Amino acid sequence: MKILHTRPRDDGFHMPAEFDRHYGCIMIFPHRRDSWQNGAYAARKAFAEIIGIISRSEKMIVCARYDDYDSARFMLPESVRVLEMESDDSWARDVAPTFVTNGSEIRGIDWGFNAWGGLTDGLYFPWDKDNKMARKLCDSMDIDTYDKRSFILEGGSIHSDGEGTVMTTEACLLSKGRNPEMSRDEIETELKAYLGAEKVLWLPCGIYNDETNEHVDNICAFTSPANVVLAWTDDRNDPQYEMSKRCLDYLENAADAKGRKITVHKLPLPKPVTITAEECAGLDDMNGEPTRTPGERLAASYVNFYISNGHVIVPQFGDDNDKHAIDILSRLFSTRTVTGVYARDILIGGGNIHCITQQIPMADRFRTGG
Ligand code: KQY
Repeated sequence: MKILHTRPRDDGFHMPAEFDRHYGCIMIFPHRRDSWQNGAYAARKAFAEIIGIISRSEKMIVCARYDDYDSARFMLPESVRVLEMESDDSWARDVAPTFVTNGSEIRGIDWGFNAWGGLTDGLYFPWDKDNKMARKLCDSMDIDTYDKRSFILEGGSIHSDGEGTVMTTEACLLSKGRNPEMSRDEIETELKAYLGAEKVLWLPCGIYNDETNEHVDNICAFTSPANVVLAWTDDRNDPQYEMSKRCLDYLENAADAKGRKITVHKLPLPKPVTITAEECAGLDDMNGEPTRTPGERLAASYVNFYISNGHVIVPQFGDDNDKHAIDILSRLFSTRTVTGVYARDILIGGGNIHCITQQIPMADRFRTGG
């Protein structure tokens, strides 16, 4: 593996779209006792269900700590590659490399990771094991890696249409805990150079009470070029209404890198989901994560889905809108089977299915087995 100090766009690389056919997916076996209730017992079952579905149509790599290796190996299908690797938590989208492609070769980007805000408003300390994962994963796959640890960024804070447009939120990328010494223009310049993009769409905000400073992957996602789904509520008394409306207004007046108008498909939110006293009691206090309080609203959204080659896996919350979300996504992803997975046990950790998965794009060496 080479550690590169050039920039992907200058080398002819860009971030592909998630709806493109790809090679595989990376996940991390959950273990953190202040993220996942009851020692991650229920979370492991939910992760295993998701891994089972993804592994039907693409290669699956699951990282597990030394202590968890046997449990992961036992719970997961034989076709899944379990890789021993230390981690602080289990958010592969944010700590695995962002992959870029030139159409035949892939490379990883090793961003700096500071647990969503470092000492300003980060969610745990220390985070050094997570920060090393992107490079280790590239090493394990013999993929060359761009060193960009000087720039704080999580994969859940960016989406790409693969055709020159990248989407993010101001709330997250301009937050004080990321790159406070940089202006918005400077941040945009880095995104374009590293993601091979020509245009950055800056949505104002994300989902109410999202502890990532409102990652884009919970509020909006590309479903095909020039088409997005936007998390939506019609309840004007919900603080989310204004947030979703501001994003809608922005998107309806925006064009993508190719000058196309963006079609917004509203994806209804579940009714507000709050954590129970029993669930709070199941979370260990490790002097790490901020403690959750009973009744606290969790950032539930159906936008946080994963697109595998064969399926779109959508979180379900036991809400009347669960089926509605599946129906809308089935119309938008007509060549894939849209499958719901009950995901409350993942939501308690602070994210959902998109946050725990990172796609690996296709490369010639994977096609030929090299
Ligand atoms: O990408 C995410 N949504 C991860 C959130 C992590 C929260 C840690 N409790």
